[in-house]
Amino acid sequence: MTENIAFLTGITGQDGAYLAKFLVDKGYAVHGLLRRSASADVIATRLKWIGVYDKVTLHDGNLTDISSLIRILSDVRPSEVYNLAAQSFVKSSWQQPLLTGHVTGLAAANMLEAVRIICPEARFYQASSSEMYGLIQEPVQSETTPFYPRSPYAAAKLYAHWMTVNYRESFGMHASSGILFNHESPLRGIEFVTRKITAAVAQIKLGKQKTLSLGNLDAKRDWGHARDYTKAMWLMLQQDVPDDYVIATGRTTSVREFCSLAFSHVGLNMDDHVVIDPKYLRAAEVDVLHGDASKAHARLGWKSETTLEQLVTEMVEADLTRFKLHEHL
Ligand code: NDP
Ligand code: GDR
Repeated sequence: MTENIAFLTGITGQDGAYLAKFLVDKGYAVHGLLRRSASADVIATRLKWIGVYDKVTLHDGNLTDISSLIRILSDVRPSEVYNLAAQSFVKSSWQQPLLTGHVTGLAAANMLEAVRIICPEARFYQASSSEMYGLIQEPVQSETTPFYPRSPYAAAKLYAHWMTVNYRESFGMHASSGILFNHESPLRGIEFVTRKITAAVAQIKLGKQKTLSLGNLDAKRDWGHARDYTKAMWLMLQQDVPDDYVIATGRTTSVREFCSLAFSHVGLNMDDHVVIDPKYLRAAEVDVLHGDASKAHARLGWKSETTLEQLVTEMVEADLTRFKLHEHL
């Protein structure tokens, strides 16, 4: 039997950790791209947290350096490639528009080119985003909804998305793009609003912090769990025919509501702690996202399995445990 070999860029991020765990549990040999950091002590913290650090092989390289990708693919010879690496924080993309364009946009073409040259038979997944809908053109967004990016991040993702479609159509590559709506977990980066809220709720509950500063509380997102969404990535690559899929829960919730749920979970009232700081507002906002994942339900048999209430509970509890132990992630 031939061994399933997966190569993940972005393996040290939230989705990389959940996908690596999922694939290791399925018996894959899992390889990942690791960019060099001066903070070697925090490298792969998420892979350690989820329990697969010693079960994956990490390779030194960078998505912006195609020579490193070519070298690694030549060594690893993967059957599946998941391109998850990106400058993924939307707000930073206004501060670093060119870097975001390079990493989140152009470097996806590096990965596609490296796969086309070294292992064109490998199946390819591109991490596309609901941010591409931006200034929404339809109240509920599906694969046929027109895109209208509202940030340098979204514009870069749109380029990567269309390059994936183009490589599928031009070279017959098994290249699929998952248009994933926001998905969160205890491994979410601390700067994203959900984790910022659950970390603050835990700190406030433990008496280590008094207030939480936020931006636009009226923004609405379709929030799911990263564990469910990374499974959808794998399902896309198991199909005979590559395609693009929206992955979403179908429920949209405001930042205010998310916040209220998190504070209520520990018996606190958000109105006693939340302050608005304009520095967290964006140059252009995506007011509301609400996904329709019917195609994924019908063709992949995929469904979001975690409710928002379960997600909030899991995240708050994980942060309470962490901060009681004085851990930082
Ligand atoms: P994270 O920000 O948690 O992870 C990003 C990953 O990219 C990290 O492993 C990071 O490495 C890596 N990376 C960044 N720049 C480079 C580079 N130049 N070379 C190599 N690696 C690099 O993102 P998520 O896990 O949340 O998201 C995964 C992907 O899915 C991203 O592309 C994101 O844009 C996209 N996405 C995410 C959604 C979400 O709600 N989470 C929704 C839709 C799309 P390091 O650890 O060294 O920083
Ligand atoms: P988003 O996630 O931009 O949707 O991108 P984020 O959690 O950063 O923002 C969600 C919404 O919350 C509002 N908001 C705040 N956001 C942050 N970060 N901090 C705050 O204090 C705050 N207050 C209010 C924002 O204005 C926004 O409307 C995420 C990333 O994972 C992308 O990589 C991914 O593509 C999309 O989700 C889908």
